[in-house]
Amino acid sequence: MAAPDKSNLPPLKLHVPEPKFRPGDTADFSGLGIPDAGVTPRPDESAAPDDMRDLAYGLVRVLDDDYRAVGPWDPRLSDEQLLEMLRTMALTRAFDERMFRAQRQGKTSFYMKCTGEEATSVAAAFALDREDMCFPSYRQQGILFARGYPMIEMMNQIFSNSGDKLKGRQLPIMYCSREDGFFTVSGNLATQYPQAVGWAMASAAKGDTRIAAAWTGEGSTAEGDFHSAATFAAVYNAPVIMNIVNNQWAISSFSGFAGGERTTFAARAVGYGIAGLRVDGNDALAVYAATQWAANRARTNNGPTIIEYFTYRSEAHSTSDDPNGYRSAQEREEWPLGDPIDRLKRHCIAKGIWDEERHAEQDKELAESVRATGKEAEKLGVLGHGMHQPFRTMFEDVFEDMPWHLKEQAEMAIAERKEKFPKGLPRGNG
Ligand SMILES: Cc1ncc(C[n+]2csc(CCOP(=O)(O)OP(=O)(O)O)c2C)c(N)n1
Repeated sequence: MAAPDKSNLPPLKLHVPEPKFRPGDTADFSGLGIPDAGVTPRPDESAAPDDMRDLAYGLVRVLDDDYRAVGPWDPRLSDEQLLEMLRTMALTRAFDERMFRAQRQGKTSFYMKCTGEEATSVAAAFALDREDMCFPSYRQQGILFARGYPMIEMMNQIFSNSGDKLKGRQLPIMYCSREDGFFTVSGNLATQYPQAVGWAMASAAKGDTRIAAAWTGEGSTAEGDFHSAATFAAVYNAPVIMNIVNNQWAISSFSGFAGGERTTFAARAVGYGIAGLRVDGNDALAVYAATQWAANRARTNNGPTIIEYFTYRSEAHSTSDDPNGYRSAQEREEWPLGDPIDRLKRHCIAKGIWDEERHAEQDKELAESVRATGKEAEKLGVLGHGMHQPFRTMFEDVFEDMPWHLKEQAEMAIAERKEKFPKGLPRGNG
């Protein structure tokens, strides 16, 4: 048979995504199509995923342009809850500011801020039960503040000093706290997703009432782990909340490289038959309400939820990159959903329970308490000052009985160091 004539077809070609704005460009987000606050319906927590597909393409918003809480998703929090959430978000920002400066001063090797994304961890943590298990990425330090984890422990780890309970074996910001339901942060993107689903399945298998919640960036949803986790969650109706923090950028790659030009990240849920919500991630009340909805759903055996938090990474990815090299500096100013702390503050002011003076005073007080704790932590050492964990600890704590090859390696390494420092080892190098 003769081959069909294809001479009239154009040559095949690929589409390579390109961000809308590069350095020097005017950023214009008017095409985003942001729905008004209050207009998105709130389905019953037991709604079938098929009956609520629109929510994966919309945007749940509670705070309107006058900073009033409107519509069916208003979680109706008490004044105390609102002010506590505001304070916790402000504390997270104050901590980030100080630790960022500490990195610039050479006191730590690395730091990652969550500026502009505080609501996606703090408000979510407020809506979960204290016993629920969190599987965060590296940008959810807000959960630890919401759960009262001691700030000094975080600093000791950041400074890799002698008080670091992880003994310098983790990256500075990859915390873990079993007591606070905060699973060890992994540097390998998206591994926390299958772990969260597995944990949730185990909780159900044991007949427990605790649920799991996981966070990942939108870039990481391109990893296979995200998709196998979603399959298991859907198949077994696992009691889990799968948060996607869409902050628009994965280091220097814009969201289009993870599929963001084609559809929303919440729409990933539709293909799996999972409930999907797309939420204004800079609206703390919307974040709270969405988490509460998904938590109630999971806790009553109505299944998992994928929540996309639409937000913006206001600052660099980490202390290792400079966004001026790859995106328009105007993006931050033009971001149409504002800043989560500023919006919650204005809501509290509009309600008559807060004012600018008290807010400024609180910011000062928080900065001062972070500074004071920082000074305490620095007494135990900072990077490069020798007051770190003894050298030999790198060989310990993996095996109950150290195997011969590690013993041999440790002895060799210690002997080498003794040769290098014949007058005695520098402080801290045991
Ligand atoms: C499996 C894996 N691939 C690549 C990296 C390198 N890496 C670290 S952070 C990052 C970007 C992740 O972006 P996103 O998931 O959107 O989260 P965000 O940093 O924006 O919060 C990359 C590619 C990694 N740590 N692990």
